[in-house]
Amino acid sequence: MSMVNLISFEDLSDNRGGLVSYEESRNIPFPIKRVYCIYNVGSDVARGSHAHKELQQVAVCIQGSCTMLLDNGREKESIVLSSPYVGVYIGRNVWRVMKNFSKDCVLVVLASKLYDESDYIRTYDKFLNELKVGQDEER
Ligand code: T46
Repeated sequence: MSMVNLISFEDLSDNRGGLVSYEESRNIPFPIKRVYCIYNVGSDVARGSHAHKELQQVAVCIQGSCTMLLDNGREKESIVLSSPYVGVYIGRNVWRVMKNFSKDCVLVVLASKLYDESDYIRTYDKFLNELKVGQDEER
């Protein structure tokens, strides 16, 4: 089974133009506390390279495209985001890297928590370590 959890959003467009809605409880699986946008990223730039302890997010490319690489410490998978009607859910303890941004890419991210630097795990070794601690605690 794929570790990539995609969410489809209904196309509400009509002859007046495009419309898509992201709504807590209806199609976003957590209370939305924050929305941020990533845009004007160079095609040779990689962003991300971190995981979160608690934060859950849904990322949607509302214009253009980019690649999202997800890594849960056991498997890695990448997905090309290129539609406002398909988002990727990113849960806790998942390492993510975003790259291959098209010139016109606008990546919208819906987040379950306010910005909190202490929730970030910014080194890969620490990420693997935290996963191991979590697994040991579950045993
Ligand atoms: C994530 C991926 C998908 C804030 O002050 N508030 C915010 O809401 C955000 C997102 C960032 N910042 C500050 C923190 C840094 O000083 O903006 C600066 C750049 O953030 P960062 O290097 O973390 O950006 P990305 O693109 O590497 O990662 C972002 C999110 O931070 C992260 O949570 O999952 O997008």
